[in-house]
Amino acid sequence: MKLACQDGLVPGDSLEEKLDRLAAWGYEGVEFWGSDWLVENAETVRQKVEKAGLTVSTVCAGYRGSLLDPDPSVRQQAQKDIEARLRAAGQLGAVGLIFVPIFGGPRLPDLSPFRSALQLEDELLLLYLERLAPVAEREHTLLLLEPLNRYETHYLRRVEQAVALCEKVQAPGIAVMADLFHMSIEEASLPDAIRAGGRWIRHVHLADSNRLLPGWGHTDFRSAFAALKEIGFTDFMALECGVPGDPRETLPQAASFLRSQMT
Ligand code: LER
Ligand code: MN
Repeated sequence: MKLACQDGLVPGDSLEEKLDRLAAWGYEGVEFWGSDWLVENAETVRQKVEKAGLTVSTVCAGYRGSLLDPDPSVRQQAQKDIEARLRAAGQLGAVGLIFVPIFGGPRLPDLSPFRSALQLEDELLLLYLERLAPVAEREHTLLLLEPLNRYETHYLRRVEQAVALCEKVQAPGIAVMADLFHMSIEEASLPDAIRAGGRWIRHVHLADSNRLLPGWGHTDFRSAFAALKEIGFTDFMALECGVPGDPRETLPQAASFLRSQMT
């Protein structure tokens, strides 16, 4: 289990300064937002990350459009952007690209009794996942399905639902990421959900129950980490949370706190 942090949480006037700080504060990886800038500068960014002694853990979303929109041009935009970010993730040596199927409510129509909006979403998403998984595999990276909590999406909300999608696609380019904040809202038990996710889980987002830094809320990280150990998880866990206080003090503190919960 390796610790990473989203680049946007780290103070610094340059990318080099941010990366040097992360390394000095006890982090092994960095997660980048999937901006156009990152896509266009993947090779340079990789060199800077390596120079700091870090690894790019993941690329987080950043694509425009939506694969589950009724407008074909909106779907095409999403497919094109996701493919470009998968290429960038491969160039960066990242484990994968984090992908949320849809934010908010459904955009497809309810065609009951033929198909409900949810059934249409399931079928359409499966079709796109079958197209995107081989792209991820070709780029030596993963498309990481991220379930969100009920206030952010109506669709993919629990780890077992993401696993079910992966099992249907059955391709090496697809996997699941587990965000402990969303899970603390949607799952009955963090360790049980992690055990059910098993080998499909290839990335983790870390935030406490209040979406602040781990250690600032009441999430039981120790039992979640014990379950991650049980499933043989060796990938990155990246901070995605609010940073209270002075990050120059609280980000190193969070790394120490998290390591204390791993033993
Ligand atoms: C959104 O709440 C989230 O957790 C992100 O990782 C999705 O881009
Ligand atoms: Mn997340």
